[in-house]
Amino acid sequence: AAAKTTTSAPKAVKATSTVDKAQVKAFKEQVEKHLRTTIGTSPEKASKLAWWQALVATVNEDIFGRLTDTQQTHAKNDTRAVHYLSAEFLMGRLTINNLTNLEKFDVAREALKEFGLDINDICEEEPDMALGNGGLGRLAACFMDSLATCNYPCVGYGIHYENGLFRQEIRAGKQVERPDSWREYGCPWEVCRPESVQNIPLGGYVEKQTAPDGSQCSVWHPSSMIKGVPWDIPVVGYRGSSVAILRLWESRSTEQFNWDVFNAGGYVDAQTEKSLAETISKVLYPNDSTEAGKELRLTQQYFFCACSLRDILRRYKRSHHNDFSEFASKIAIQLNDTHPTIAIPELMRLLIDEEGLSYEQAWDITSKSFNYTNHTLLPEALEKWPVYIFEKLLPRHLELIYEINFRFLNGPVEAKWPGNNEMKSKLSIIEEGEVRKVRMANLCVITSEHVNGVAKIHSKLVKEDLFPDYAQLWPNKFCNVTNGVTPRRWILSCNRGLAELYNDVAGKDWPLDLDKCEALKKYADKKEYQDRFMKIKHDNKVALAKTIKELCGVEVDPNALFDVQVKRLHEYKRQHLNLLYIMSLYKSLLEDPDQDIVPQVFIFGAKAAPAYTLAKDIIFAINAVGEKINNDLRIKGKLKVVFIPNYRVSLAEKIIPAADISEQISTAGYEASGTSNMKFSMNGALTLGTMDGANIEIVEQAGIENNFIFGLSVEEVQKLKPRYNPWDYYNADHDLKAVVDWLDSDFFTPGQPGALSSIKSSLLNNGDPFLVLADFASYKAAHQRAQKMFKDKAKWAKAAMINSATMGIFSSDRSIKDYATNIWTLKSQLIKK
Ligand code: GFP
Ligand code: GFP
Repeated sequence: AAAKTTTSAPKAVKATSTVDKAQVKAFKEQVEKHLRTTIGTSPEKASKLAWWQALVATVNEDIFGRLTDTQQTHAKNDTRAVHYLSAEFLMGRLTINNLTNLEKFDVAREALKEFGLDINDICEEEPDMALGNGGLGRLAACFMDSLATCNYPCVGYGIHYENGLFRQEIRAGKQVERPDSWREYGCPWEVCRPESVQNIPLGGYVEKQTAPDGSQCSVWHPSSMIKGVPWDIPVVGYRGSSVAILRLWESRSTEQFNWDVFNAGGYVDAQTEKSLAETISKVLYPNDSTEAGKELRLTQQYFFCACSLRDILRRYKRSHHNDFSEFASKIAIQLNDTHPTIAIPELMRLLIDEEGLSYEQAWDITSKSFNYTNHTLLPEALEKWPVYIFEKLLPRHLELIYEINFRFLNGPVEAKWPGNNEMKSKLSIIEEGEVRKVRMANLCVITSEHVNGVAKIHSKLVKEDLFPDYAQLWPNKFCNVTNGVTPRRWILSCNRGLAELYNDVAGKDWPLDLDKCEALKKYADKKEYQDRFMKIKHDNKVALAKTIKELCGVEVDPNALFDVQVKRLHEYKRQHLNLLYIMSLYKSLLEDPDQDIVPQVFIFGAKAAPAYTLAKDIIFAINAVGEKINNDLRIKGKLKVVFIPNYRVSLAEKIIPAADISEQISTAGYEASGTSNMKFSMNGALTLGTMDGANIEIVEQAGIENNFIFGLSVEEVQKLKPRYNPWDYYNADHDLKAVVDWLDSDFFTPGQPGALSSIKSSLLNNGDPFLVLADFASYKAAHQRAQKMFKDKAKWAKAAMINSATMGIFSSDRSIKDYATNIWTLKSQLIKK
């Protein structure tokens, strides 16, 4: 509905944007040229895929010039650069984002319209680049966008997985994993760089030799070599500022490849030498399934780190030759979690064995170059690799790890705690036991200049609970950088209605300075702005309802409250708490179908690690309960439950702008930060969540009264945990008991009694490790508060607007500037054309 415009305030009505006709014409000609000369077809015959490819070729014309300018500027200035090592980059689709960052989206849309094409429809042809599992990988992608936008010299390094995270299908309510072949027909964004191929040694043995001066040295005789082929993905900064490089390594065989190294693992039985080498970059490992393919996973980590370090050294030596004195002042290396830890002994090895530096010189450089970000406190995610695997694959690296450890224990540890062997075994990189293991996180902490957590509360726990003794040794090593997300993708590209509203109230620079969005706050009480804000939300809900109909076959009403939980499936994230609440709501509706409740749609999206049975059972339970509820005429459509299959970045872009409520319900102390919580708030959803991770900082900004906070705090969880008995809660709460018992019946799974029992059993017999039952009552009460507020349209609109307007600090530009200033000491560079 169009509202009246006042003279003092900017327009609350939708502005019609004008697009330059000449630009549209030129763009159209370029697309047609590429369709004919790059793709080899014609407008009459082209498939949607061909149109998309021609569109990408057109966009690339803009990108490569800027890439060269960026690289030349950085090379010329020769200032410090950051090298972001990450086993995961969850880039998603690039077309709309790149067009947006080049400020060409409107032009492209109009140009395609003249061919009778809808740009969104054409861009659906692009497969998601799903080279990651979840938050950690998506964070790396947001960081690349911010590094490019803020003009910091940088390179992202990772693995060119042939198959990204599996494609999830839901069959009879259950998750089925299918391979994700994201580049089956080629990826038009990437460029192969054969001139920068690396050869990486592996396996074999170490020989001790005596040098002419009598000193001992080690010579590694590897048993095989793997070829690393780099693929570059340009990352376009906003307004085309700079174009950064994401360099991903693909493994190939060299003639020397010795397949015995891998055969023992039994991953691939009778395959050729070639396919064995290629196995290394074949698949992304879904985390949590820790036992699977240990050897191969460590090989993957080593492979991409070794390739990346050689690439870094090559670039450094181009300007500094064999003088390594400036290495640490030019090179910062960020370890995104422990996956790239092996880069530490690899840099030591390269400097000592190949460049001829002394151990002391190499350590001085290494310990000034590396920094480590911790993303989780969960013990199963803190990597430990058996020593025997190192002996087999990386014998020289193991030797260096022992040396680092020896010097650490007999140096700083002995000095601080003389004669204290208990402390030594606690802090040692090596864990003794039946199977001796290398603790990768310890190696990171010992080596790195800075160790950071990803939200205030998490960083505090990293320092005080995870590494308290290291913190005593080096209190200043530990710091915090709260995560952030890029507003270019997570508002500007995915929520055009909201972006226009911000253009009107905050000017057009808000995507570069998200604090500017605070301008909306002063209109949060004004009806015309509330109406416009909620109309944008409604339009997004209509669009999502259409997607849900297509993907799930379920009809949902855009006027209902959209309550969303999308994230990896894990017990600590507590999708099953959400499920228990839905069951309780359904039960109460069956008891009183006429009660006056707000119609609600519960929306889920989640992948479960293939080996994580309980997580898969929870997916099945959500689908089974949904099936029953969605088809129960007695409740008159007041409640719907949908599980959208194959959750990924491109779906998140459709789901998040349409959410009313953002479910962030992890057990306090377990979610390091969360990043979807930020995206939801930016797009005007209210958080229903625990005081965990970045939720705490979100409500600090947006106000606790504008969100629905529930449950035990971190301190309360820590206090309760040792004496927690889920049966107490089960026995004391009739409603909770009824829904938990319901899981044991065949009500939701006709003919299959017990099909959902594993969930009940985890909650009672297995001790409910994530305190679901303890938080149930408080969770239910939070939902009741949310329902009540949703009935008051003005109050809700105001709260939603305040949430959206106050998320400035969660721009990943702020995170990257924090890293640049406090950790990397990097300077932003003006790119010369
Ligand atoms: C990289 C590639 C080169 C390419 C430039 C420009 O350079 O092949 O020409 O990027 O995009 F390797 P360096 O990694 O050598 O800096
Ligand atoms: C992990 C943590 C999250 C955190 C991200 C990014 O996510 O709390 O927000 O890393 O720091 F669990 P996942 O990769 O486990 O999804």
